[in-house]
Amino acid sequence: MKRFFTLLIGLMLVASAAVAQSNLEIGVISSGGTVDATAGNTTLQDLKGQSAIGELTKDTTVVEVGGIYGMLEVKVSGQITVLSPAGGENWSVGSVQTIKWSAPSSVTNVRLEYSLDGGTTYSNIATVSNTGSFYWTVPGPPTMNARIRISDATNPKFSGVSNTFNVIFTRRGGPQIDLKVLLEGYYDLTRNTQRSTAVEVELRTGVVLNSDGKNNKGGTVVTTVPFYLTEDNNTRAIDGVGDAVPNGSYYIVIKHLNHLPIVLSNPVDLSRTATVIIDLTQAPIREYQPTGATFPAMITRDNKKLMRGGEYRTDKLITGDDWQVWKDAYGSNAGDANWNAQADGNGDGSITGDDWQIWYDNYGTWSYVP
Ligand SMILES: [Ca+2]
Ligand SMILES: [Ca+2]
Repeated sequence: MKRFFTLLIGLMLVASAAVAQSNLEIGVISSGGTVDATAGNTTLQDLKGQSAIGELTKDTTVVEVGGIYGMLEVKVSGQITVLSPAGGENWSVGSVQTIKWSAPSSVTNVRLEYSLDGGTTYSNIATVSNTGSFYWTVPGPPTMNARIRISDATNPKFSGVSNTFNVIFTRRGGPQIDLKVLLEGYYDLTRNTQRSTAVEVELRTGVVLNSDGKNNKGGTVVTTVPFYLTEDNNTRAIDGVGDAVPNGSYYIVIKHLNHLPIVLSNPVDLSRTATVIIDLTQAPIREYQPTGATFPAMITRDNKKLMRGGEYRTDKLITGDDWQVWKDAYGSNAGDANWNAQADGNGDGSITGDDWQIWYDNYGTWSYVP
């Protein structure tokens, strides 16, 4: 003979509107009969393992625990919600921002975390009292895909996640450049995203570039500025070049750790107040290459232009020397004794055959930057 009873369930929901069953956690407030599964908190999944249980799709559901059926009343006792960032903000690297949240008063401490990859991975910020706010110094690298997660420190299944916001590099003064460039290996053709990385932008004067490639001159480097490329679909970086840079026309050279550098065919006028857009992801060709060059300065894949990779020993040539650098680091991961970041052609933290392939595809090419 089965008895019926009523369970009052205290339930917390994660902030997401679509609540997966595995995200629910049930704590029984009171009970009748002998329902030992209610001691302390137990996940629905655990409860399910001990007995037959109905799908928790509405406010009440029939459950059976220990051969006893009962009506499960679900009551939402609270949830953790990230109030700031709300999503879409531009927070500069190194700036101090206020993270705000709401959480039930039953939560004593909360754990704050941030993600720079849209929520795939999180890094710890701090575990603090549930006061509702925290001053956070924003770390880098810049990304268009940052999130904040806040969870109950003692029960991290209760958590809230912010919408995505932007972490941007603090702009320097002076002329502004909006740079859009793709790097072979770092750029994912399928997903149209690029691993976050930095390139160096050189401003040069006195450069001479002849159509036949003869008697070229590299000129003088006025300044070198790091530009951070973000992982968003636009893979662009926007930055100023510094107050010390006088207005004028400059040749632009773009360098990366393990890619062949490129130089623009014509100087760029940085006298204007408006941001100068340099888009090197597709035609028309803006990078320099002499008439009759045996290969284009940038490689093209799926109608996207990419800086050539495989430059593992920096000499503007892709040769056997670069292969040797790759070979010496082959099989290593970031942190290993023979790890060499320069040999990591796709920036994924491992030296593998993929990095060899990038070198192989560009073997015999060189840079036209004088
Ligand atoms: Ca080389
Ligand atoms: Ca790699």
